[in-house]
Amino acid sequence: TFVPRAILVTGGAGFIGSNFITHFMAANPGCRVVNLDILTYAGNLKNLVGVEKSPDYRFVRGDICNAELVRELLAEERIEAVVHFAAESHVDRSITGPEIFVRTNVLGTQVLLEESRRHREAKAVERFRFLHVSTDEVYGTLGETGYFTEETPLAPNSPYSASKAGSDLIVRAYSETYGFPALITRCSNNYGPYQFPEKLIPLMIHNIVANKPLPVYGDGRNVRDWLHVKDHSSAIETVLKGGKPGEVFNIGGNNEWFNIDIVQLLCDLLDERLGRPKGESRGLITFVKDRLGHDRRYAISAAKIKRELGWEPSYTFERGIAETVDWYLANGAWVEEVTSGAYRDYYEKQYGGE
Ligand code: NAD
Ligand code: TDX
Repeated sequence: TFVPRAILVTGGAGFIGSNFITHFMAANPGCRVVNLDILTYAGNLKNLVGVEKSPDYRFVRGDICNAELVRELLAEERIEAVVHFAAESHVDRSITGPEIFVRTNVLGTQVLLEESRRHREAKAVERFRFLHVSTDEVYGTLGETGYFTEETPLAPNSPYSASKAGSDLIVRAYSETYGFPALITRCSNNYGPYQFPEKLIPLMIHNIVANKPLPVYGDGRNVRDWLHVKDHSSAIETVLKGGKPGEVFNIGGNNEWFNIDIVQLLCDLLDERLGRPKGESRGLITFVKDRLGHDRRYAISAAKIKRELGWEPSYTFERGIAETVDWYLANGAWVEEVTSGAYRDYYEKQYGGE
């Protein structure tokens, strides 16, 4: 197995990146972790309480598109692995403003790859790996049956997923052309603590608590396959250490839900927690105009990572969602902080002011 002595994590102040750093540092004491993040609306250093004081941890505020900065960090910290999360990640934002998605997700990935390739070829370190964190959305949409496997052709439908597919293909090209040791993971929808409340689960929790309408797109019968962020983190660690460079690994937990069922479940859990009469919060559900190009169903086959690397999720959805609801209830100050200012402007544009 590959056990790096120093890793560069990009986007480590975001939802999954910060969960990954917390998980990875606990499991790999002594490994240096450098977090490069520009701190967009989605990045928040408060997601990293608990690791920020460790002597093994360093935060650098900067842009993955800045080749010089990336070059310096790789050399100075003798980086042996890059774990690349940094991205624009929200589909609705990509529909109203696609340009930044291409810049960050496609160009940013290429800059990281190029600097990493030079770093490795200069023999600055003895060993090197690049893990690119991607998404099942690159495969497009499914009908009522079937699963995405690693062989499913890429057919992205939103500017977000197209930019992620573009980045996956550049990673592939670096592997094929330069023999560059890159791995790609494609995970299903994540949920858990520190997820920005523009995404379905935290948005609904936030609105239920605030007694605001719950905007369900279209008929609410789109299907997503949900995985706890801690399980995603453990899967990434497993692939980084044991995956064969050049390969793709799907990550998922066999946990498909209709959106409307998730929203109703959250309503019922919160009625209980908030002492509301049973069924009250469901009254907030409001069907709104569908998302443009809305993918109907995602479902991932994670057979390969289980078979080849022995990884399996540890959370049941029942436990994960209950813990997540409790986390948001206990962390109102975090939610308040990330939803003030720029987020309010976004929310009004997306759902109309009220
Ligand atoms: P997020 O939006 O919460 O976090 C993204 C982070 O990247 C933020 O901290 C942001 O500041 C940083 N960033 C953005 N542009 C940057 C730049 N130019 N330079 C440096 N940092 C920059 O996203 P997330 O939900 O944590 O997703 C992380 C990764 O995982 C993304 O690549 C996403 O495509 C992928 N992914 C997400 C999910 C999901 O359900 N959220 C599922 C599968 C894959
Ligand atoms: O207000 C809403 N109402 C609603 O019905 C929102 C925000 C979402 N939805 C629906 C759209 C989707 O069918 O819920 C589903 C989930 O939506 P998102 O949370 O926006 O996630 P999704 O579009 O599925 O993409 C996510 O999973 C894959 C992440 O945002 C991506 O970064 C990841 O790659």
